[in-house]
Amino acid sequence: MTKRALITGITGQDGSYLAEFLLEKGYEVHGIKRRASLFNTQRVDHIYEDPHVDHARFRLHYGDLSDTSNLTRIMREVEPDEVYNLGAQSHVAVSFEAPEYTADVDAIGTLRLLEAIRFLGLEKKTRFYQASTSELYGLVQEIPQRETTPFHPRSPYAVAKLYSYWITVNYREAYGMYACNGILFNHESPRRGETFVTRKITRGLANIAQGLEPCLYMGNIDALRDWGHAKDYVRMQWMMLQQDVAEDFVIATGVQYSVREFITWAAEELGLTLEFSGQGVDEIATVTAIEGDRAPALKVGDVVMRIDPRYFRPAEVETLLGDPSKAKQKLGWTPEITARQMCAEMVAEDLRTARRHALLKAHGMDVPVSTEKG
Ligand code: NDP
Ligand code: GDR
Repeated sequence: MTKRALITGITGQDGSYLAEFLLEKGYEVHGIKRRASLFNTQRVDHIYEDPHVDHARFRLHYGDLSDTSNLTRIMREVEPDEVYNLGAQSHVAVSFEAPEYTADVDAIGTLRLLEAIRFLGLEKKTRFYQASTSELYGLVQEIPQRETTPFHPRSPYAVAKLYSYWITVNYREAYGMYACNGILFNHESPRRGETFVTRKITRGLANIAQGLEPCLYMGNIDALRDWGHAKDYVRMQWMMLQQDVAEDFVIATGVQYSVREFITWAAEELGLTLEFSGQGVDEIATVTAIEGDRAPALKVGDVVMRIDPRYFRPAEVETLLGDPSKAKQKLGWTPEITARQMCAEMVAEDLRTARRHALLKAHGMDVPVSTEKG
């Protein structure tokens, strides 16, 4: 029997990789996409199947995590074997600007899905994965963080995700549902949203190297993160739903780097050596050597990074480092792609785009400019 999966957040980074993964496994994949005034399916367009074709295994439904009746209707239509709740207002800084919306979607949205499963009597059939996060640890109580480390969320996003974590545990305990949390540490890829720090850096530096942007403006570059690759992490999301008993797992690499180190790597991928000087908001990064032809717009002495306090957060998560031992032991999982390899892949992809845009610009054509700086 073909298994049916329903993915919320299918148009996002993880949703797109997970959809590819499940299609390869032979699943019928249903996803919820939001109505938007511009196309928002770029990350899944390559796997789109014309619904008029017989046996199409990929289908998108309009919906929103803030809309109970819509979620219940989709759940009834699809009757999924597995639900992956990846949809969220997922930007931590934005959650300080839109805390109520973030709570509605990231916290109550999860409850709406769980209730839809229960209301339709699917609690013995449908397995549920909740996209929990290392942001739950926030002000860290233990290093490294594992499944038993106490939580101390530091943003409206993390507080909303805390509700979702516990309501998932609660529905497991109260109704015997197969429901589990993946507590995932930061994971990135060339498909990462442009306003998250890694992508902001790889895209920003590639644009600067090609003369499309003057300088990268950053927030707290001392922040430490445990970065993995999204492809490695979606594999785990699926594995968590294939066990005999539902359990929660930390997914991380167990290695941590600073944002400053990530900037250094991305610059190196462009043939640039940087020197950081100054303190606090006056810190800058200057080019001290250039190798190869990847940064034709730059010369030694150019400043490519400055600090802009606008990107500081009202409460910061300074350090995160995960202990994935349980996932390794029980699920046999180990990440295959290192943070450094991932950075190289992201820069290569962003450099390709920047070169294309630089060529258009050189021929007097318009290049897309985004006002989103994250
Ligand atoms: P993205 O921001 O790339 O994707 C979020 C998805 O949620 C998009 O498809 C977005 O739609 C959708 N979405 C947003 N608001 C709503 C809404 N109101 N109703 C329905 N869908 C909505 O996130 P990631 O793929 O990086 O992350 C996936 C999940 O994992 C998220 O829940 C995130 O919080 C969590 N997480 C992510 C980590 C990471 O490092 N990436 C780590 C730990 C947890 P649209 O495309 O239209 O914007
Ligand atoms: P995070 O990711 O908040 O950890 O949440 P993000 O990449 O936004 O920030 C990581 C760290 O970098 C610092 N930082 C900056 N961040 C951004 N976005 N822009 C900047 O200019 C900048 N300068 C420094 C941040 O302060 C932070 O310390 C991500 C999201 O995917 C969540 O949904 C997910 O739950 C967690 O990862 C795990």
